[in-house]
Amino acid sequence: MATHNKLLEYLEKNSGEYVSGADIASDLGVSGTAVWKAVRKLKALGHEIDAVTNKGYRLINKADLLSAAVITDHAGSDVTVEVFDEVISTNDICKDRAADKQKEVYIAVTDHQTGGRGRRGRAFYSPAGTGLYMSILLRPSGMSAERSLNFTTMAAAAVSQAIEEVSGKTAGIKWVNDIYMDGRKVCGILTEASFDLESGTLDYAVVGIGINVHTPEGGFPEEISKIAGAVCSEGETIDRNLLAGTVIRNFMRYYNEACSGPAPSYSYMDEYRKRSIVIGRKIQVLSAGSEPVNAEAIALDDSCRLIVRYEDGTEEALGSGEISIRL
Ligand code: BT5
Repeated sequence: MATHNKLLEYLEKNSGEYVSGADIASDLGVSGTAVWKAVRKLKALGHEIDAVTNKGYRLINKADLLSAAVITDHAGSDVTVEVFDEVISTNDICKDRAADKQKEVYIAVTDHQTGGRGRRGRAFYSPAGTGLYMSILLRPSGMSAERSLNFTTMAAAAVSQAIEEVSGKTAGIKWVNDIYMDGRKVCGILTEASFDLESGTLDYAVVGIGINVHTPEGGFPEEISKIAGAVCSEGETIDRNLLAGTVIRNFMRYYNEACSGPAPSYSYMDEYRKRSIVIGRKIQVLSAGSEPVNAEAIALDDSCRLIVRYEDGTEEALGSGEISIRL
């Protein structure tokens, strides 16, 4: 971790107290000049640090900035994280990396997307300063296409767990790819993949995750104002770096499990089921080009397919697609 990030953590731990430059240097094992340079760097990044002669340094206000080093530290996995101020879509960044034959797990994180997208060409609103938008590029060797279909639901379990760990609140999953809190969508997930048709295996997958951390000033745009919500209520705050790192840590645990051995146990399914907000509910199954069909959501099988029962009594296991909950 870079010295300025170490210093930021150190000052946070001593919140409210002044710490002398000499104590910081000795505790962090760096020179006095390195401490001074790190303070200058933190201030340039927008953190408010008070410096008083003969007393030392004190963190007054920590800027909510995304940092690749801090995210990697929290993630605790062997992954490459890159942070961008603004991109069109983090899924596109990962697809470019895939074309460059990036081998290891690569994660693009940004504060702002100008062309964030959802499924079926829909837009995902991704304004600056209030959300967390990230994509994970995966290139497991020889993974069957079928097994890779679980990445979206794995991410839903990983994100909802991470939100709960970091915010202390409850998050629910609306099959298949949405996270809800207090009846509002706070996160959407979009997985895009490329398959090798000859071998029937996955070439690469990009798992894109968009989380509304705060409500933007002035609220969400009219067209999603009744749907969208945020993890934090007004006046609350959480550390976006910690949230990103925790999402990655949880996801990588499930991913590594799915990559190892022929018959994964998919332990994430317990977490997914526990948070499902659709089981036992009356729903409508939505298919492009046809009328919505009334059904009841019965269960989730071990491949995370939604078992639905239609009004005529017939049952179907849905592997993907969309549903709406009937109120
Ligand atoms: C999704 O699609 O919800 C998947 C969203 C994935 C976004 C991530 S961000 C990082 C990565 N880069 C990308 O470009 N995308 C991924 P879907 O289930 O199709 O839902 C889209 C619908 O959600 C829209 O039609 C709106 O109704 C609603 N919506 C749009 N923006 C939203 C927001 N910020 N919060 C909540 N709902 C939103």
